Amino acid sequence: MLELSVCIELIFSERDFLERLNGVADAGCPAFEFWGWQDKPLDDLVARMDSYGLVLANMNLDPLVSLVEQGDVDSFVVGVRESCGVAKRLNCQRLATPVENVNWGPGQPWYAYLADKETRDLWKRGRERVVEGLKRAATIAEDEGIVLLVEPLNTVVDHHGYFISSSQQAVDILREVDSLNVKMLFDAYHQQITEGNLIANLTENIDLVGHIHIADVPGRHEPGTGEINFFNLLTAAKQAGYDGYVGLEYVPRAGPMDSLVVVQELLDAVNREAD
Ligand SMILES: [Mn+2]
Repeated sequence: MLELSVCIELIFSERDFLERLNGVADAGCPAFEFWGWQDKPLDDLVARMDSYGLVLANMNLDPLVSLVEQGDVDSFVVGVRESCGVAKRLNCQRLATPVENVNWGPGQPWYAYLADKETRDLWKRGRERVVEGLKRAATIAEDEGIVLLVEPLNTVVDHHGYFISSSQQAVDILREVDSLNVKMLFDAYHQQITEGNLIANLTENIDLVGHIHIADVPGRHEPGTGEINFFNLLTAAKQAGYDGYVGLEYVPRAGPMDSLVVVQELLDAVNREAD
């Protein structure tokens, strides 16, 4: 059964951090997620999670360091080890691991960065370091029982210049890393902007998918506000074998509670259809 995980960086963001968990529980959602952990009140968070019976489905590597630049592989591995320790303390089984610092703001499609030989050579060396870093991180994740998530991000609207933006690029890297503990975070919002073809790209690589994020395009609001057919997409994912969390990483256009009612109805319909 697919289950919802509410990203409390974007939903209930008008509340104090710990109060956002009340919102998740009040909405009847079983899980939540957030980005970096270093600015979060971890002990209070554990107590609040326990009292509401909520699961932390996913969190981010923190701090972010660049695997793409020369020489930062060691820092990346140290960060993965420390973040895996925090994830275990929070009973969280997934760690989203950006492979470099994440810029904010619009830019160009991924292929624009490959226009000249110098950029292509930098790209090739960056890829080698990403694979090396993820292979080393994989041994930590395997020991700790954590799944690291590699997420392609769109470089057109939100994260200019980010190294991994297409699902095929992520799949190629993950096939080479070759660990059951390093998977893809398929964010339907990012991939609709970058490449479309969502159902094929998601279902053909479903064995590598460790987590899904959803938000509609354009605007990154809740499903139903834009161009993506989430019922068909999530039904296809479930029928292809995905049976995990669907992370809600959207900025609510309706009130947060109203948006969660709509999304819960969507997921109930998908679970009924796909069973
Ligand atoms: Mn995402």
